[in-house]
Amino acid sequence: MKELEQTWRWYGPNDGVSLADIRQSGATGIVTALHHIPNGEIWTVEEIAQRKKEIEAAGLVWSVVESIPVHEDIKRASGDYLRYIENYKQSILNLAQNGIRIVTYNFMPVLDWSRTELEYKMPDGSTGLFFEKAAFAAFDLFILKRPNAAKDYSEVEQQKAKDRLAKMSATDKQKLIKNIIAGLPGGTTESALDLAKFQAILDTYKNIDEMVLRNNLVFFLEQITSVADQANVKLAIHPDDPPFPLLGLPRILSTTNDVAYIFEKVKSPSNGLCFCTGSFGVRPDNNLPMMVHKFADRINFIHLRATKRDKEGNFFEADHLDGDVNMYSVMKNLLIAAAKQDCHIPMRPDHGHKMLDDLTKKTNPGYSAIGRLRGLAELRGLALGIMESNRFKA
Ligand code: DNO
Repeated sequence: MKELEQTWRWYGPNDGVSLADIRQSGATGIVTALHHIPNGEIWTVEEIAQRKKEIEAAGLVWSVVESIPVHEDIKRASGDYLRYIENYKQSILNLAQNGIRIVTYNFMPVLDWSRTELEYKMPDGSTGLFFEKAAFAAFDLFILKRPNAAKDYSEVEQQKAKDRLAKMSATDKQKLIKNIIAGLPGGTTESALDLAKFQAILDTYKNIDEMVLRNNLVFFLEQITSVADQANVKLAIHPDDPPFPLLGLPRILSTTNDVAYIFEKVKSPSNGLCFCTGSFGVRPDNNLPMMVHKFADRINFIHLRATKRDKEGNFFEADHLDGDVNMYSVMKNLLIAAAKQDCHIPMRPDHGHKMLDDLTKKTNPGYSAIGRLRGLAELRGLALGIMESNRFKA
């Protein structure tokens, strides 16, 4: 078995968790992006080198890019998409020139991750992220008032959404809007959009169903993998979060079959996956240990976190070892995957609770210092235990 490389997501110089803080976490690799460069534009060799230097000055290495955002034109195959794809290729080449060889991205239209509550109180006093179905439906049906939204909800769901709305104050509604829109690509750095503008963006996907979006992803992959293969860069597509359609938008990376499809269509060695347990784990029909086994040679990056769902379809982000995911089996299979690939696949503790001093500190939703530190400590202990026990068996 091989250890996984321990990494930590850093949002750049404005992140409330500094490189010096990260150095104390035990992580050795940094996962970051050039967040100041507008979507679609080229990341130049110089800008990349500059950021790399800052990271190295703190005694860390830039291991993974998360993410080079995929411009909406590429997802829609419209407008300037061919130019944006050329730019994307150039950014990959420029990263390779700087020795950075893992690139994460996602292909979720409009919204990246989505939650209804960013400071959901846990019984122990810490807070975490929460997705409440009725609140989301209330937003969709009665606040955004998306045309034809009703056809996406059963009568019972619509009634629950109505009841939920009735319990919301004006401030609750504003907060809900903000929370849902915070998941837009670029996360919290995006400026506040009003609902009309948001609906206008949704409308640009009116004629794009799953099949069209899949074809657009395959086209994009065919283009960028040719460059990535040559430059020895590995790509890592992030799954849908949550792994089901929202707001009438197509979602194409939620299940085993979805993932298998892209590897079947684009066989290039650089075409790989970011295995995110928190995203895939929300669906009871996703068997995560089996998925790791099946895609072992395609997993280029790992996000580890756990969610807990209820019968209503709500889920919250639980402690890293305490969710619905069987983290022991997932970890074991990931260690086997790393051994098979003969490389230290990078993993990061994904999202943590806000706890202790985190509670009074401003950080990006999900990206607290101490909560993630707890996650990393638990996960590396788990990995070490598995490796040692297998060593004794061997
Ligand atoms: C959420 C993250 C995602 C992820 C992107 C990758 O916390 O895991 O925003 O970075 O989907 O492109």
